[in-house]
Parts: sequence; C-alpha cells; structure tokens
Amino acid sequence: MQLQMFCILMLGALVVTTDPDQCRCKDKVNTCVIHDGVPGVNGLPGRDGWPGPKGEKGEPAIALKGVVNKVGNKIFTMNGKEIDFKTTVQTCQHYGGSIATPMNEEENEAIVDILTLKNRYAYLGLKAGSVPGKFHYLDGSAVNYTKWYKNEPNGGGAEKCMEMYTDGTWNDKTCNQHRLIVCEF
Ligand code: MMA
Ligand code: CA
Repeated sequence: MQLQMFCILMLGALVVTTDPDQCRCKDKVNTCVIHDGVPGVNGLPGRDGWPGPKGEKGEPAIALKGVVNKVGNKIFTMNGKEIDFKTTVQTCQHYGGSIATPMNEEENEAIVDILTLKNRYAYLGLKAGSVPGKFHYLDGSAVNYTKWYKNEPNGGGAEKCMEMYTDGTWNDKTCNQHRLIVCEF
C-alpha cells in the first residue's frame, strides 16, 4: 500500500498520469525509477566492522632502535643507553629478555663486539653473594665460565656487580655506575 502510494505520487508529479489504475506498482516501479526524481538523502553511516586479526609477533622492542648480535640460539641487543645495574636488569626484563650473561667464550666475544661499537663497559648478569668475591648467576646458580681481569675480583664485599671491559675481561664493580644496557633474548 505504501509502495503504491509512493508510485502514484511519483508518477503524478513526474510523469503524466494521475490515474491510480495505471499505476500498479508491481508493473510501474521501473517507470518510477527511470524517471529522474529528486535524489534521496544519503543513508546513515554503517556500524563499525569487527576487529581485524592479530598481527605477527614483532622483534624484541629494544632491538628496533639498536644493535643485534646473534650467537648460537642467543641474541644480544644494545640500544646505546647506559644505566645502573638494577635498571639494566629491569629494562631487559621489560622487553622480554634478560641482562646479557655470557656462558662461554663465544658468547663473551659476541658481547665484546657490541661494547666495541660504543667503546663502553656493560654490567652483565652475575652478582656477588654474601661471600665476598663469590659470584653467581642471577637465578642463584653457580658460575661455570669466568673471564676475570688480572687480580679481579678485588672489591671484597663492596663490589657486588660485574662489568665487562671492552676487551672482554671482567671486573667486580659497584652496582650504581652507568653502563651500556646489553640484553639477551
Ligand atoms: C677501580 C674499580 C675496581 C677495579 C680497579 C682496578 C680503583 O678501583 O673499577 O673495581 O678493580 O679500579 O684498578
Ligand atoms: Ca674490581
């Protein structure tokens, strides 16, 4: 009924007939369309679509603006920033990694490559326990690879962190210096 009324009105206005019998919408709809009418008002915008699929996993965020060195199945990264030991540990954790911890000569050398780029030292993932000069990994386990510089560690109880020199040798050191952040993933 409404469609019929519409058709009648349109034809009445735009074509010639006002005879309702001549305007059975079933037959005349095309006529209504063919004759130019006033364009309709645009419809409302549609609703938002569904969220898209999840993206691919990215590189470690710290690596985006930094240097990456691969050795075996480990990746060492460095973003050029320097900070104290505790913040280094937290920063690496924040990015899903851990502070660089060389477990053998090859890994030690991979960290040297990074330090050489900046000519800076770095804190690594060893910490002295209650026994002065006795270092362990951060999970508490025993250290099974070391590369102490001659006469190190020498700090007694005062130097509880370990820093790597640019030649790859190690020094026990106070933990509040600013050193290059080197993480491993
Ligand atoms: C500094 C400090 C120590 C290190 C000696 C080596 C003077 O102290 O870095 O940790 O053992 O230098 O000379
Ligand atoms: Ca020392």
